[in-house]
Amino acid sequence: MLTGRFEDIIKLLEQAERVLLLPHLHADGDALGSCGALAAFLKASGKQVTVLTEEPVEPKLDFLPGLCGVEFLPTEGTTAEPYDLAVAIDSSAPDRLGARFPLYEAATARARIDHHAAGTDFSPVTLLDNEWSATAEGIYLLLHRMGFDRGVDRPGWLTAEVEKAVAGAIYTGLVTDTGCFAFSNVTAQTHLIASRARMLAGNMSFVSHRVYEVRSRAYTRLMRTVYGKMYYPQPDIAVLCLTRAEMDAAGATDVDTDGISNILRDIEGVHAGIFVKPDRTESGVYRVSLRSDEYVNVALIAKAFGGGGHVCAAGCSLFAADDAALASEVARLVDAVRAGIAQ
Ligand SMILES: [Mn+2]
Repeated sequence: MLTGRFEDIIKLLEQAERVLLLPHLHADGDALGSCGALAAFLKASGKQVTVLTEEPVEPKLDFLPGLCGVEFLPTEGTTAEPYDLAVAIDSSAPDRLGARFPLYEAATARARIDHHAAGTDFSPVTLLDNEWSATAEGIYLLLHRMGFDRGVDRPGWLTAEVEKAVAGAIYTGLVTDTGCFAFSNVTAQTHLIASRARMLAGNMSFVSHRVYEVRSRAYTRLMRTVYGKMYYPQPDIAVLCLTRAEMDAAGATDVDTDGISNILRDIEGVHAGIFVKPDRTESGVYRVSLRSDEYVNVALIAKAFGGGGHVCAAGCSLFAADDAALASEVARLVDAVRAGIAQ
């Protein structure tokens, strides 16, 4: 369901001269693609646009700046002069903006464009639809209203080259958030927009290759441990707990553990995967990633453990002083998942 009105965001974008776009921290292809598309369009229309990220762009997305002709600048969260307008992109809560939240708050006007159903209403102007497969889907609908992909009716300043750049960034967002158009969030509208983007952008097969197929050496080394160590506390539940030492031995960082929880869930006969890894900095804190099929709502389980998320993909934290305490916390989580599957 759509929350907010396109007209309100368009008015803010038209009034602003200096625009700041903020993707969520650990920005993925949807957050960055949405920012890139909006930035390329606004820049062509004569605005000054800055995209500030929390961290440097991860290697698998390093093609995006070239694709859309937009720089993504990592920031420490300081600026000399407030922006006319700051837009939070694909961000469901203030903490998703990390150290850049003060920059967002300092802007004269603020908006948010998103597709997360559960979130905090932190912006005076919001454009959100939880039926968009990706925020990039909403960006297409927004820009279409502003003259994008209108054929001969497009504004004079909007060249075919800019349209190609915008379309490529939108396509990247769609590919990222839909698992290459495989997830249940894909609608007929998603395919229509992807088709339009593909028409304007040309061959985009390298995007799914870079985002989904290419794996880091560290990830590949880590897989030896993953497959060797995962276990089934119940026939339909798969669990993996990684230690910091195991991650270090593979040279793996948090980015390299992406997708591991899906590996667990995707095993034949498994209804839920539980992936536990130590927090990057805090000792005694463990990050849990839960994945499930349609048999169990892991959002409810994560919530009971102080976390949250979607029905089939959720997360929470566990707190344990030593290995024995962690084992009993994981057993408690397995019991909760077991009870969830039984329902
Ligand atoms: Mn998204």
